[in-house]
Amino acid sequence: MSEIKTHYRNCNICEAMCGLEIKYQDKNIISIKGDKDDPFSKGYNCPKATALQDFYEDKDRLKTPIRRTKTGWEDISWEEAYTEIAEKFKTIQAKHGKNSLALYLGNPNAHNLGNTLFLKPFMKSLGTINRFSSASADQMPHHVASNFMFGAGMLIPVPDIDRTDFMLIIGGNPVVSNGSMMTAPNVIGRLKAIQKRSGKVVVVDPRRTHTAKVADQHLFIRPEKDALLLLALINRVFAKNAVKLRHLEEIIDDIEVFKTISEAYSADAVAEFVGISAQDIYTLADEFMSANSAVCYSRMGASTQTFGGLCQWLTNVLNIITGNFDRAGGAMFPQPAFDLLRNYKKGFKSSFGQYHSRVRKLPFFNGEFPVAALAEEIQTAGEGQIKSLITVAGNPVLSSPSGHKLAEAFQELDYMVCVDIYLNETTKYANIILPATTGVENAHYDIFFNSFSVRNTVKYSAPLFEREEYQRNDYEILKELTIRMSDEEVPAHVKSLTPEIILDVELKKGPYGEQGFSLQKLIDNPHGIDIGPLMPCAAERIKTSDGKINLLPQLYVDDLVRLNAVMSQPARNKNYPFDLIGRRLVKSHNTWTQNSARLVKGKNPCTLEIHPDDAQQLGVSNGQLVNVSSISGEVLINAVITDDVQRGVVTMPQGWGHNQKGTNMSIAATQPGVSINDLTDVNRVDLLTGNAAFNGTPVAIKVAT
Ligand SMILES: Nc1nc2c(c(=O)[nH]1)N[C@H]1C(S)=C(S)[C@@H](COP(=O)(O)OP(=O)(O)OC[C@H]3O[C@@H](n4cnc5c(=O)[nH]c(N)nc54)[C@H](O)[C@@H]3O)O[C@H]1N2
Ligand SMILES: Nc1nc2c(c(=O)[nH]1)N[C@H]1C(S)=C(S)[C@@H](COP(=O)(O)OP(=O)(O)OC[C@H]3O[C@@H](n4cnc5c(=O)[nH]c(N)nc54)[C@H](O)[C@@H]3O)O[C@H]1N2
Ligand code: SF4
Ligand SMILES: [Mo]
Repeated sequence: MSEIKTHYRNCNICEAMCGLEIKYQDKNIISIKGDKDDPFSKGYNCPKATALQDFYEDKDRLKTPIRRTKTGWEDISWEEAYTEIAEKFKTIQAKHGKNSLALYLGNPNAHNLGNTLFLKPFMKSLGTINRFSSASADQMPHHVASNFMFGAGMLIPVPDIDRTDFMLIIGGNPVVSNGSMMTAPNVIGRLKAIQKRSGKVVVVDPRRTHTAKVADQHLFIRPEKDALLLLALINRVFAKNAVKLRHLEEIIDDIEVFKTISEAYSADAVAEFVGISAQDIYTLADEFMSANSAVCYSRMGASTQTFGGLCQWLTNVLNIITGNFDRAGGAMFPQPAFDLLRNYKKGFKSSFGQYHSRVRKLPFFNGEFPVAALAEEIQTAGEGQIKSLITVAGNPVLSSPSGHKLAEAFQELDYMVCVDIYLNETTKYANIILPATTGVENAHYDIFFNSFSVRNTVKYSAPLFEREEYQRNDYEILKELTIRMSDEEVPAHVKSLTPEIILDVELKKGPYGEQGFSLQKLIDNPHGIDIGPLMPCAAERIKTSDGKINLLPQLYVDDLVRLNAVMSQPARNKNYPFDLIGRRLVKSHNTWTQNSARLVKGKNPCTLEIHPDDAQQLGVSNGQLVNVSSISGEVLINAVITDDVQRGVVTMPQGWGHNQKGTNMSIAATQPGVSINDLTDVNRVDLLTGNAAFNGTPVAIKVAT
């Protein structure tokens, strides 16, 4: 046995980028703990970090390519796999056109250095516009708002949580999720620090979440009414003549038009629909306006809903007009060391609406179509129909709206390939699965999450264990497929690129390059380097052609008509009288971490939360099996009666449903749960952005017989 060694790296499961200290001996992990010397996370980690060991050791994890045959899966060599894939895709494209091949990218791509860098040339080599990703089941409304207001979809304002005096959280549960579009390890500590410095935290959510319990105030809201609430807050700012633009005065027009727009949405006018009293709305607005600094942060609950676009626009507007934008304690732009916007000129043309999806005419943006359109694009015959598909690190059968129907669509494809680590609910439909390495076997640097971080920091993690000779990293797979799918010969220097080579160049050319930032500097500082708090930088970072913030993009103003209709609709759907919303669990990440025994042990967490009054009315007792149905499907699930949810609202976790035949996640199968996306409806989208509208799915509930 050799000596016990220590390795430092960032956890790459969620967005928080926690620094870890891993003790190991030979190729065995001995312990995983938070790294106290990481300047950003300072020793914090959540229970999922230790599961990195389980993913590494997982006997069910695929390590070499497999091919589906009539009698089952067979092992094949990498060469055989690549040759067949290129041949099949090219033949199908030659017959049905380039766009007959589709691509779906899942969430772990954003947490993987190699994928972030090698997907771009890969996508180009496929030559198809039919690209989809989990972003349109998640944060697309944030990007669309940034695109239209600040000129670049990746320019995301993040809450300066460490300096704010008042934090309004709408539709986010960062104490459990550890933050999203807000990289902030130890959110709970950072929220408590706001309270310690006599600040205030307010949560607006249809559920009394863990975050709501930590907050100073929780306001229950009716699902999908956040845009009305935000307009009422904005209305109050104008009514009180409290608009403050501070240093942004010269780069903001249209303020008076906004005043006129918001007039129709006083707290008194919207309270009934929002479910929060007019008085509470006034108080919230007044406290927000009078705080030394304040920030409104709205996330999944205000994004994956039918008005996700409006919510993210209005969140920005509220921060801007109260003088809380690009200023300490407000919403600020990070300045990452690896700057995705480095080569973007002011006024560059975005791809929003460059195309519309063939069947439902949903908008193309950021190089992709909304995932809600994927099934119909496969199943609707005609010019441009999707005939083959490659997924990379995604499980849309469990993660996308009406996922069970997407599974039916996959069976109609001529050919399907998955780059994944498991034989799961999606990959079981593939003809070939190409397994990548994962977690501790990969080098890591968070390109995306440094772009959404509450502090500017940098850290590079070398692989803890080099991959075995028979394995391949994601980026190696993507590179090889790029070479084989490209119409033109890929130049030798491109063939020899590694993530490290690109990272080094970007660090040197980036904003801190002159301060000596390079890959070597990061290697020399294995705990990471703190650059400092976010700095005002809007004037330099904004990419609109005139350098101004656009407060009033026309498509948002037009979308208010759709919102207004809500105020004349009946509150409840007659056949499906409950509003279903999702919830995240501390010990799971989306659909894929459930094959870790330590994360899924214990009581079945996949339950339906229902309010005591509703349960009583339906004759449902605690723990009882109930049937939940929607226009899209039905599931059987045990009820948990709790007044943590609002009357008329029910919640169930997202990411479950490992109860299918033909998969091989043996530990997940012991705690399968059911999939919320057998209930969500592919036809419920935010029409402005095309984002999936999971929240507020109308469902009916009855005792299972
Ligand atoms: N109803 C409802 N649906 C939701 C949500 C919700 O709140 N409610 N949340 C949405 C959100 S925010 C998201 S981000 C999406 C996620 O949607 P997806 O990204 O489609 O789902 P994941 O569970 O992240 O799937 C990850 C896949 O990648 C594989 N994988 C894991 N690590 C690696 C790796 O290193 N390399 C490769 N090649 N593969 C890997 C896993 O085996 C799994 O198949 O789900 C969305 N769906
Ligand atoms: N433990 C854990 N952490 C995770 C993940 C995980 O699966 N597990 N997933 C990661 C991913 S991919 C993401 S994108 C982030 C998401 O991070 P968050 O957005 O913080 O996570 P959610 O728990 O989805 O929070 C959404 C909140 O919105 C509420 N909500 C639902 N509908 C509405 C509505 O109409 N209005 C309002 N105001 N609220 C509503 C829900 O009750 C919920 O509390 O979490 C990440 N972190
Ligand atoms: S909070 Fe996220 S990054 Fe931090 S340890 Fe947990 S899963 Fe990893
Ligand atoms: Mo996500």
